[in-house]
Amino acid sequence: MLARNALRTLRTAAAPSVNRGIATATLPTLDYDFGALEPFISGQINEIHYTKHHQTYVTQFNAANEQIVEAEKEGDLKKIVALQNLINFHGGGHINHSLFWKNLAPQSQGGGELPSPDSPLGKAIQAGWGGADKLIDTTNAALAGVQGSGWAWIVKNKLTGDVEVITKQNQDPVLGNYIPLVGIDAWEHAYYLQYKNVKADYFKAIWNVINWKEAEKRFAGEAGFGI
Ligand code: MN3
Repeated sequence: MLARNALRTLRTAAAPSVNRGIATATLPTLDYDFGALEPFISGQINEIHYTKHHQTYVTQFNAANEQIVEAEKEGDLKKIVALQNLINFHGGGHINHSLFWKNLAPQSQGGGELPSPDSPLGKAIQAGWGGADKLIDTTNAALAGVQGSGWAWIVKNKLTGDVEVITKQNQDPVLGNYIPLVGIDAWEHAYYLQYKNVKADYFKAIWNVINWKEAEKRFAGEAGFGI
């Protein structure tokens, strides 16, 4: 069910090109150069993260999707079920990274500027957390608590309108009643070349290039990929 939802989200949100009836994921265009987030995230990390890691999720999602279409033609239910893990993992990876690139910005483009206290997101953060500092501290604690590979997300609870912090393992995407506002990649590939084993420094540094303007749009339901 999760995989089907993820697939539907991709189809809806990515406006994918259609090839023989198959939804095709594509690597999104970056709004900044690889080196534009330095010194907080190195150009080398961004380049490898985007051209290798994200590209692999795109390629493998498309490959698994083609195999599912073939398996459906063959009526091979076991194969269809077996392929769901690949769809989930690589489709989730594509959704998560597409959101991630957009929720980062160089400081010259507003990266690190906290939401205005008068904005709907700013008000929700104030009401729920007493300010952005507590929200950021809580997110960093959640990131530190991710065992193995995963993500922490600042989300909007659709039912209550509250701003919450959740974690996800591996590449499980944010679905259901949550709208992802800001996602932070806690996989080693996101920081190791620069921060080595001191991931707490990466978690601290990344707030300098968080694109809160994008988060405000997502909070208002006006933008975003896969939400
Ligand atoms: Mn990653």
